Amino acid sequence: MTTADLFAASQTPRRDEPLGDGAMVLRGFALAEEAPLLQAVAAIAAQAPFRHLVTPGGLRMSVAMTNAGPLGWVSDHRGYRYDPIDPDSGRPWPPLPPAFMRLAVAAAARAGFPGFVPDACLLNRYEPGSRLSLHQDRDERDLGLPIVSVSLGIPAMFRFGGLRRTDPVQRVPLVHGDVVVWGGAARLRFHGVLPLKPNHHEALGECRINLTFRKAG
Ligand code: MD6
Ligand code: FE
Repeated sequence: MTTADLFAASQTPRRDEPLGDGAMVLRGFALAEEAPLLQAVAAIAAQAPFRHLVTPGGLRMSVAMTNAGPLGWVSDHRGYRYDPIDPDSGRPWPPLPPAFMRLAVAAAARAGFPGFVPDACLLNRYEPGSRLSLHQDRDERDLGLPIVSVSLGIPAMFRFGGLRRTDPVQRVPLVHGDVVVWGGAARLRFHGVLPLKPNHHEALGECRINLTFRKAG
């Protein structure tokens, strides 16, 4: 390699960033499906509007949520669970759009989880100031299966800790189009999102939408 080649290589964005065993950021991976993803988010929100759920302890979450797919994640005074019915409408959640399915399956395969097929998509809507406190995802039946997480809209600072709540926490900036896949040894790592800073995105305005795909049932 010449010095010019090395310089060129150093300027080329690295598209896949390992985040430790079992976790990876695929930078910009969702951009190929940007238009159908945004259209599908709007269609889901029209059928099953974003709402602020209440934690089992009675606190209103600052992130607004809705779901698509056969199972949807819900929280209320009784606890956290997956439910096939939207409690606000009494109807099933909207189906998983083809663009969602294509993206989740392709991202999981690229990150080393071929054959992953989700049955649940949780849509999270953040506004400036919204945050998600450090937690583990453990409401799914098979904790051997990965989660695919898609970031759209304004940037966020993701917090990625270890297997114990008190372990050191990494900060990972996530922007529109980034996809994080985690499973295996990373599946029960604590994580959260810092309060969002005010910002503007040309397609989504002052908000961030995060899609998390799981096989819950
Ligand atoms: C978010 N994500 O990025 C929140 N959980 O808005 C999560 O809580 C999450 O990104 C499990 C796996 C991936 C995630
Ligand atoms: Fe989570």
